Amino acid sequence: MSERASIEEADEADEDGETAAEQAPVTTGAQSVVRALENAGAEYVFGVQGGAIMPVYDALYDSEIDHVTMAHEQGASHAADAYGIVSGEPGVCFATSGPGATNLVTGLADANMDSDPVIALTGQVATDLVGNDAFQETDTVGITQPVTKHSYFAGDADTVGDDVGEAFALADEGRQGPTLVDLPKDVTQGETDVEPGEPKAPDTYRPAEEADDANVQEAADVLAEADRPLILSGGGVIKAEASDELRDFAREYEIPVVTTMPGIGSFPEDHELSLEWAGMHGTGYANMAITNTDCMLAIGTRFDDRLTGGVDSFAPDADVIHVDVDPAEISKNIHADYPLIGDAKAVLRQLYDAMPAEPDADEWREQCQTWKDEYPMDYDTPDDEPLKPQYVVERFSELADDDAIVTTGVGQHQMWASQFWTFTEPRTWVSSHGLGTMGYGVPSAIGAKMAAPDQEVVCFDGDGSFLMTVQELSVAVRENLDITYVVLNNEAVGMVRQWQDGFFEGRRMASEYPWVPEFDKLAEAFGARGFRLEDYDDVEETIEAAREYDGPSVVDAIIDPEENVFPMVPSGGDNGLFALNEDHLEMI
Ligand SMILES: Cc1ncc(C[n+]2csc(CCOP(=O)(O)OP(=O)(O)O)c2C)c(N)n1
Repeated sequence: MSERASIEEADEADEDGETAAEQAPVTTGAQSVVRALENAGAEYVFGVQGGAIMPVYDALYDSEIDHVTMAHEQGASHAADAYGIVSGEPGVCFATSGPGATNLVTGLADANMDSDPVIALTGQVATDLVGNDAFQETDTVGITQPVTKHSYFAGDADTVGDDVGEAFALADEGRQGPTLVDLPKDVTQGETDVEPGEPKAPDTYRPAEEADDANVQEAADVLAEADRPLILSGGGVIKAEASDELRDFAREYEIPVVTTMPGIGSFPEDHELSLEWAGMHGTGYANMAITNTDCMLAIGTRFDDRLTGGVDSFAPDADVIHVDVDPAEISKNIHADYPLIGDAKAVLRQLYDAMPAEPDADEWREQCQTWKDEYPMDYDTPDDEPLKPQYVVERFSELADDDAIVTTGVGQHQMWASQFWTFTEPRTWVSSHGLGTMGYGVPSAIGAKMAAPDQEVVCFDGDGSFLMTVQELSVAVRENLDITYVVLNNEAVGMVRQWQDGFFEGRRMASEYPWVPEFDKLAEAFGARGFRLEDYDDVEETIEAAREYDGPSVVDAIIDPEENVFPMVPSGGDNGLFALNEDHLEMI
């Protein structure tokens, strides 16, 4: 499958089933780096070669770890990020110094915002050249420190392996996130016989497991007494592998569940207790429930402003129980009346045991159901108008495997994908939330497919987002990855066009893209299979043909360029006052 496969096949296993390469002692810093990755269980590295990182690549030549050459380092960082989301283990990316490292920065910032586990290894000029403006020198640690959990400068061949092991463990433990190790060339080329130890986070990093029992009891008592209890499940639930505990808890105590966008998949959207996801383009019923709850159990969420709207109107009547592994999140955006610091899985188990009774909430559940009936996720499909994107997503969701993974770019298509696909499993929704990175779609589908080769992978992209990282299609072709890309093509950066129409008096400046290529033909040029979709009658057939093709395919879906995303809570607005259409928007 990858470039390493042929080398692996050539490796001869000894009697213990271990390769000669695995047993060879470390002789250089670069070998120690690769050994540390092996010790950590890394399967894949996504990267791009270059002068300062060459010694590490040379050491990788002898390793069982598969390298996936990407077309651009940004693609490597997004592929590693998606690999981390889907597998739960840190995704690894490599880049050379200077432009290689700076090209990774967007992906690291993205991973940092969404707490995705990623480790980046970057080449650096030799230590005696640092500060001299040497060829391809840039201050990678300085640039990446604000957008990583930690950035390391490795200064010694004897300790570089342990630096990498520590960075790997730190990316994985507690609140996950990206780490980086900058590797000067003299360090990776330097001699050493020091074998790195097992990956280990710094002793000073001690994320809490269980929350304080007395605090848990107090929170459970409040929740059990609530008339209008609500669970808000964030991405932290998925990261902590706590989806089963969440499901058990919600079902046992019959509490309705709203998710955040990163929390999509933590609770099955087809369950009667599910209100799907809340926020700017969340469902009307989720936003009504948030606005009216009197006790919110919020787990693994940082209360991002796209979720809360204006903080004063967010859950105004609620006692807030906030479970988070990172104490820095407590009362950062929304005041926590009952903070519970700990791992979501452990704390949900504690809460389950501590609940004195099920809340008496029959009326509240009925009310939630009424909101579902009142504000359904609707759209029109008139035959005489161009194809509606919502229909394409909804039909695909019906045709796809239950555990299919969906990745996206950023824009309207991302919102339609999250609104009209029915997610039932964790780690099946892969998107760029906090940073909102256009271009995330094409490479993230590659990382997702590498992490879950047996699961169907679908990427919904916008024409603008697709063009930002389209070159990674060459990687999907080279690796023969069975991914279905659907470009919801409105010949515009549609989300911007929607905001111009709604908030800038329709002054469409630099948002219409009638110059985009024919994406089906572009796909064929890359060696992928291309399809063009324009009519309702062809939707099912085209989707099935693309799914059946064994390799990457691209469906250029020509959609209504005037279609907008609703419901919508205007930025900083009140979640209880959402617009269901353009006319509504003018009224609020
Ligand atoms: C890298 C980057 N640049 C700019 C933006 C600002 N932006 C947000 S959504 C959007 C439109 C995206 O257009 P497209 O990918 O075609 O998707 P659509 O909204 O049309 O579905 C833009 C330009 C961004 N999010 N990311």
